[in-house]
Amino acid sequence: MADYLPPDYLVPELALSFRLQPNATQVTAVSQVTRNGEHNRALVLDGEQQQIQQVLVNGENVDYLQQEGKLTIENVPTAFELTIVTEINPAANSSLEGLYMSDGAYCTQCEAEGFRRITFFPDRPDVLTRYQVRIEAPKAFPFLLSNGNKVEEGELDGDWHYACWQDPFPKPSYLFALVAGDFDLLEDSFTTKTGRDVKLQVFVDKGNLNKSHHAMASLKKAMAWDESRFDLEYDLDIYMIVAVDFFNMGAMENKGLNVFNTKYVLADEQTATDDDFHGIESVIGHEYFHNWTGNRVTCRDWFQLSLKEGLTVFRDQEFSSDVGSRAVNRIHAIKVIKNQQFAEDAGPMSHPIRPEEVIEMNNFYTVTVYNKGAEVIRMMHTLLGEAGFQAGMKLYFERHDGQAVTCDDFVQAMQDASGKDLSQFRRWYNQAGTPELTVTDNYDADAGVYRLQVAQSTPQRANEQQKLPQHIPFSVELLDNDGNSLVNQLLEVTDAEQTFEFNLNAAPVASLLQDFSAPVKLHYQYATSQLLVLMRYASSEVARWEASVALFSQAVWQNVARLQQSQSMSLDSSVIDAFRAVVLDASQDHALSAEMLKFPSTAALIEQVEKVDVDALLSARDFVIDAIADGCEDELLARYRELTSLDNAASRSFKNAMLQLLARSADGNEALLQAQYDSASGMTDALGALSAAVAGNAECRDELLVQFGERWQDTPLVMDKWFMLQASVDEDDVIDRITALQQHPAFSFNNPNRVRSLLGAFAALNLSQYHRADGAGYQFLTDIIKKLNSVNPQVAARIMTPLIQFGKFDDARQALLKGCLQQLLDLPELSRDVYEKASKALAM
Ligand code: B3K
Ligand code: ZN
Repeated sequence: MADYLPPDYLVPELALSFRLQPNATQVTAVSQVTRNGEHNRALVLDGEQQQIQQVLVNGENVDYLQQEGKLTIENVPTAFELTIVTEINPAANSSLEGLYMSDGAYCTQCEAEGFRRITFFPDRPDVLTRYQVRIEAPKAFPFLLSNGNKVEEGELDGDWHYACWQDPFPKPSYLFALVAGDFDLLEDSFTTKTGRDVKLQVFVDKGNLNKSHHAMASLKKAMAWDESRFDLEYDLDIYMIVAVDFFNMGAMENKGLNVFNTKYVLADEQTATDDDFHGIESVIGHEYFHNWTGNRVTCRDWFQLSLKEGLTVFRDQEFSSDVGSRAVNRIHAIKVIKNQQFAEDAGPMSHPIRPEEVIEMNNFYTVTVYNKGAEVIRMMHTLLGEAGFQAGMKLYFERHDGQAVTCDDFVQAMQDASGKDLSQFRRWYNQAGTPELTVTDNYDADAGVYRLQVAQSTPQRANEQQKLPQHIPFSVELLDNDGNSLVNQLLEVTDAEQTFEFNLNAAPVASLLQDFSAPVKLHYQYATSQLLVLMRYASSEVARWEASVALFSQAVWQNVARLQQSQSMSLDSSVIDAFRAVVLDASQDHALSAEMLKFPSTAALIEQVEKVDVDALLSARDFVIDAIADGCEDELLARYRELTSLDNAASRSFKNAMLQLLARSADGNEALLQAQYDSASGMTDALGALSAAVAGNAECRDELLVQFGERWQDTPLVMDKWFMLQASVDEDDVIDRITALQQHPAFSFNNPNRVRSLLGAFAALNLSQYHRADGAGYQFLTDIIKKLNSVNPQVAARIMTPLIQFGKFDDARQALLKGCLQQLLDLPELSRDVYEKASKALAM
């Protein structure tokens, strides 16, 4: 980042034309190039994986040098027309970056640096260009799409046709998109607040039209929400979404032409769960919100990625919270930070939300940049309040609409509009690692004063600059022992050590860091009795959930300690009583009760400690869940039966959380599992039964898996759920099962969704088999990465995360993991993506 220099040349206009053929697509790029500033440096363009056919400056052939992904032309005029004709091979492009083929359709993915696989260009986000695109293709591809508005179309010889598109908004190359294919099309329209009609189109694979309605409804909701909450209106006359089956991530916000993974578009009740419906609404919203936060105002360079991603995740979280349950959405966001981001920040890929150096940019689309980035935006929102924050947004757009800017520009707009000093706050952008907040308290009965002593520090690594105290919004509620709220206040922690005083008549119970008011680790010794008060009475629903997580976690760690001292495990009846109360609570939102009964995953528990004995942890967690399930079985059964008649997502979630427990109780409740599976009217309940059978190792498990696999063999997105369940079966032969399933007709090594479901899920979800002491789990994942390294490096690097986060495990496991990483480093033709992660891990 320190090496950033403005571009030497700008390209205000680009005319791109494509003659689409699977193995030999011809791309002609005609750029109007202007020199940026006074200099006589050469024109240097980015470009990879293309055959050059012609390079002309103002229509004349010129000498050029092509090496290591760059094309250099010396002695160019100050303003000129540059014509470059190249040939590319979309059919051979299994990395799914640049122009590639998905199930017979052409599509593109350019962010971050894929445009350079389409043509030679200054492929960096601070070069903003007006695009004109012409697409020629056989008529077997009836839809020829690109960004902006269609301005012309017509027939060509030999059963070919063409279409021309013009995007009036200058944009960086990463927002370019092209799609050509045959689709079913759902159309609708939206009238903006100023009365403009926008045509909305959702393109899906043939036969899937009936699964596209929820996506369309979500888009309209998102458009209306951005107007009402952020006063932001859409700016083109058309908004297109195309769903493709082969896609490296969730979706892409290309101007006017979003390309989506089918997983975030297609849904009906038979094939999609309530969570899938929610995920679609949130990703459709996310990509739509990028139109302002990302597209209209974009990033100066890729180090600023969080400028658009952190902010847009914050916006999509607010959207979901305004149209759904705020508490449940907050809980989901907190889980991502605690279970995944804390792990990333404690491991070899730790980086600030604005990284300062990268090897492969695609490796930085991380939970840190996205989700911690969103927490940083949320903290500003908390400090400034909604009005101050919205004033900041308004100023940000007034100043920077149409520009490529930095995270500093954003914070400056927030500061200037609100008058709040954010100078210390900016440290959140350049300090990696999770700050730790250690809180102690005491009550001075004589003075009637309660004191909270807060100390903060951020882990310091050898090669890092000194970590300074952060500006931390610290939201606190103080309750009396009967659960009455005495104080509810936002404190601002800015020093390494700080004390806050409250005048109270008695020692209170403290709910600290309410709603996770900052992405920090909180250390405070809660007594069980205090957690029981908070779980019942904290004003914040999120705080009640946090208390339930802490209560459960304490019980697990106590039993880990017992195991390590060869004592027998046990569970205090007050813990069982507390969860029984959750089961019986008739007034609480069912979705919140469900969250309280889902219990922290093994991965979440691992994040709570510095070093972990995996075997003891797995046993202790199982023990505690089984004890709660057994202890509450009668109540669980009764509540489960009551809820079966309720037809809403929150109740289904509660019911299915209870079914998971029922499947683990001593009785096993096989008949109940079977009955729910057989009578399920939609995917949520069918999958609820099946996953309870898998998690509880029920006798009916394998039979149900067979039935489910046969029923859905032709529906890829449902088969992904099946692959995922197969990969999480806790049996010693699971690696053989997964190996055999790679031959299943529904599996494809080239399809990222399939790879993530069957192979990624194993390491991420099946912790007992992945961490097998003999190392077979690690070696299995390593062999997969070796193969994926050449097929799709982005996906390879993404699913290798469990291999590099080894710091908490015992020496034997660490040695096995390091051996695996060394095997990867020894690969011939190692991709930059895998190299960066493996080498950083081994250097830890
Ligand atoms: N901006 C894209 C992600 C691109 C990832 C490139 N490896 C989707 C999103 O965040 O909206
Ligand atoms: Zn995004």
